[in-house]
Amino acid sequence: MKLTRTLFLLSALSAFAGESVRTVEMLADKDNRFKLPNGDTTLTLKAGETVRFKINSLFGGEKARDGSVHSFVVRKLRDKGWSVRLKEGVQEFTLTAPPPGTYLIECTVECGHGHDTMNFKMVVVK
Ligand SMILES: [Cu+2]
Repeated sequence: MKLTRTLFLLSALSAFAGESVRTVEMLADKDNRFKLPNGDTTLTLKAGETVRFKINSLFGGEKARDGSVHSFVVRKLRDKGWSVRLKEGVQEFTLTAPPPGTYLIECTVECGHGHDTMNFKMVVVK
């Protein structure tokens, strides 16, 4: 049992090492907008790819009771982990890109002026 588990972990690790995990850096800015470093207004992912998100969150005027200043939510993917509350500073998390389609990343925390339009288009390609 223990050996099986060790072997499983080893194969998982080597699979991880062989696969290049893309890091997507994003800013949840103090003007209550999501931004990509290169200024793109759409995040494009490949279906099924593993994506390491590295999000820097800045206080935009209001925060939730739990201290979150923003959140990173794709409503129709909530049950797949696409629902992360963001505290001030850099937060990293890993998600799997969903099937091809167009999605909307939304902030669900009342973060201040501009919150109602705090979203970002995500396109997933084959
Ligand atoms: Cu918000």
